[in-house]
Amino acid sequence: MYFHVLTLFPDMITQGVHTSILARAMERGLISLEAVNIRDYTLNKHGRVDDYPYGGGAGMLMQAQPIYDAWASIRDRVPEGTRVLHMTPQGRTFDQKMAQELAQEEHLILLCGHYEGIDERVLEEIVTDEISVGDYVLTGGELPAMIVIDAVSRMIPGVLSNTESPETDSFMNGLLEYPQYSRPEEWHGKKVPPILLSGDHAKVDAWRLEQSLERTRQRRPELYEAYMLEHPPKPPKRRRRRHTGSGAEEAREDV
Ligand code: 4GS
Repeated sequence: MYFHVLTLFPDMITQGVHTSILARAMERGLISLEAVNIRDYTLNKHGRVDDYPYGGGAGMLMQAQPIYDAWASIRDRVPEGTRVLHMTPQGRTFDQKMAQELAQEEHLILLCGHYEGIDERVLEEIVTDEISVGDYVLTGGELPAMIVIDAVSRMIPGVLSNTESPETDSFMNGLLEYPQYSRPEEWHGKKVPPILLSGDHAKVDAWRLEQSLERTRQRRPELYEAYMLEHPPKPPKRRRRRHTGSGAEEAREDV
């Protein structure tokens, strides 16, 4: 998968992604990252990429031209219709489902804003998706872009090893993760829940699901509601009735 990032701070992106699991994924050729410096595309002789907003108001705006030309420099090297994600608090809130969906793409272009914002006209021309990482204001879109790259990359087959499998992650099943324990068996007087030492995998699984459900109910009631709608508790088995009268009557009773 190819990530192309349009930014005024390319070093921030490349430094951030060149570590740990993502660095390994890049070495293996599973993901590839290109940070395009928007400033390289300004036609202004002083290298300016920002200007005052029409109508007044605080702060500066990123101008349309350098962003458009930076995007055009990528356009010819990616399939037509490649999605352009603008990182902005005005966007749809990023979640695990979006990460999985975006991991199906072969190329993604991420646009990072700075200052007070970006001239609306260039957004209208190139942006396909507006994405927010949460309801707070940052100084730039670089950290949000890195969040998207990280969450999408780990959904790509082979990026995580088997022991880092995403199947048991929080949210993969719509629930928060159960509590986990490693050695030693007792630490600061706290013992590992005995069921985890029992070797009974069915019991361990049942305990973990129960813990996940309880945590989700307490901490994220809206996720819990959604999960319960998707996984309605099985109704208690009704005793089989003896055959009386016509079959049609019997069938209707079961509706
Ligand atoms: C976010 C956010 C953000 C907004 C960029 C002010 C600079 C800044 N981007 N999710 N201008 N939250 N962007 O705060 O994505």
